[in-house]
Amino acid sequence: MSDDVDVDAVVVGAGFAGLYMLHSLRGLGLSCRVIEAGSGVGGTWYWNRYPGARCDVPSLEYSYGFDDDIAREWTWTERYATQPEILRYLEFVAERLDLSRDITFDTRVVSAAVDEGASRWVVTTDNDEMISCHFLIMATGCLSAANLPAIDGVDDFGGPTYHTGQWPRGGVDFTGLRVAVIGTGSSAVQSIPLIAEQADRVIVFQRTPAYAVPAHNRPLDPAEVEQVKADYPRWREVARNTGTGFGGHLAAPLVGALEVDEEERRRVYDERWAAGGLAFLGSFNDLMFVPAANDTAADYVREKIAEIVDDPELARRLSPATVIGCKRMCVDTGYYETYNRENVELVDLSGSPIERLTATGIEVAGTVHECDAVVFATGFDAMTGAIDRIDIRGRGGLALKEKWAAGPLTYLGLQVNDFPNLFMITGPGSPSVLTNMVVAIEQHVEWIRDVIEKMHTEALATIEPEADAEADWVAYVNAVAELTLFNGCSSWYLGTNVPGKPRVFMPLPGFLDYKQRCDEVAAAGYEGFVFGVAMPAR
Ligand code: NA7
Repeated sequence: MSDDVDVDAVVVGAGFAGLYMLHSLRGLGLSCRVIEAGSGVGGTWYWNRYPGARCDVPSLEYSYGFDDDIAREWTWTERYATQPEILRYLEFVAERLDLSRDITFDTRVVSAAVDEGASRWVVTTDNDEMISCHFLIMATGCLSAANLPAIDGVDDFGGPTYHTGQWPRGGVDFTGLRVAVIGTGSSAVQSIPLIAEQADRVIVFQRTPAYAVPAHNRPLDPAEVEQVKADYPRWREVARNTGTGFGGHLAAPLVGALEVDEEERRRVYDERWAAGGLAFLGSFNDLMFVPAANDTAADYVREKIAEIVDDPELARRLSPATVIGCKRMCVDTGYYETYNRENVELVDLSGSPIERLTATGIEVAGTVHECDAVVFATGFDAMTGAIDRIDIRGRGGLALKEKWAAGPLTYLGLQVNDFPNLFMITGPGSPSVLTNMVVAIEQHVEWIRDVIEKMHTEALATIEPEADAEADWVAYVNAVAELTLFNGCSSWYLGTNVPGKPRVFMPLPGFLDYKQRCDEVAAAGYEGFVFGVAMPAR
């Protein structure tokens, strides 16, 4: 072990959340170490380098609002930014705020244990370093632990295999190859059109079809960018006061899909389809609450698929039957059109799953589909995966993973009872992935910063939620989810994409209500939290 290091805070992860947390803690005059597994900053935008990787939130909104200079100095070039552009943005922010000197790269946190006597955490890394800290802040991301399904024969396959979330830094050249893509979520929907342009053949293995709405991506007009920048503070403020943290410039729907006639409904869907993007689900205010309303949006997209895909049987197989929006919708560029290409084939797994990988291909229902490379676009152990992969021990040696065996338990998605001074940024039980992540991250970072500042000012050693507050919060999150249609299909929101993971809806719908609740809790002296007195020994 190297010499012990002693800091005020350890932050795990150097993506959007970790970078802003570091900057905020520095602003309080605290010492902080960020531990990052990648060789650079960026988090999800460091790892997801697959072809076509883009954010599904418009770039002008998917950027920090906390620093006016950064907002002024950075200029986005496309409506939906590519992964390289977002990574450059985060590198620019890190450089601009001189963040990297407090970040340890190429290093993973393997364990963290609370030292109750000292009210400190002892963090251990895979470089055998031990760091003692007062606060431990998980900025580990909601979609960062790759889900690699346990399919027989993976090691028998003779060619290369890739996971979209662990894409090689130098890229991959598929020219002349037969490429199998497993999965049809967002990563597959974004990458398949580009892989199909390059590869000799693409074979898509689809377990559940996805709903995709067109991105209508385009270069941003510099005049438009300047106009938005000039109005940024108001734009951001509006976005922060919506249910999703974005779309602040779009009028919120005031009516339900069933409250208007067929003609008006179609007009609205046509308008939103033409505008493109996730705002399609905001066409009406009841789409995620009323099954018959949801059916109208689902029918509309299925009609579009039938219009785009030439082969009616293929269009039928690509058409989802589930509730639209209960899995995260995809935003695509030419996804359905790609199936009109001669070199793209769909293998439907709904009746029979992949049996195994052989030396030369993928076997389904006794047929081996020959291929040269396999892309696992199989998603992530979302929300809890990255936290669970660290051995986190709270009071009495309690393992967080054990505490969460039946599903994550948190208060406000920020803290866990028996784990004092452990914070999660966009943790389970908070709106997180149902929002514009940057807005949700900023709200969490600022809330955590404020409570840490209070603790320093008032010489408080620990903060931890009361067991009752946590239980009530978990019940509340479940009750809110029950009001929606999110339970209407299998999804990573529910953890059902990972075998053995408990089926629990992990994020909380409704950013604005949530933000107000966090503010009320703080204003009421951090209601539901218990503070321990006296600063820890240093
Ligand atoms: P997703 O959305 O979780 O998609 C993963 C896909 O992989 C999905 O179609 C899965 O089918 C499929 N999958 C997973 N395991 C298997 C196995 N064993 N066999 C066949 N198919 C499988 O992950 P993405 O990376 O695309 O997107 C994640 C988020 O990142 C996205 O929502 C955006 O927010 C950005 P299933 O649907 O489970 O039947």
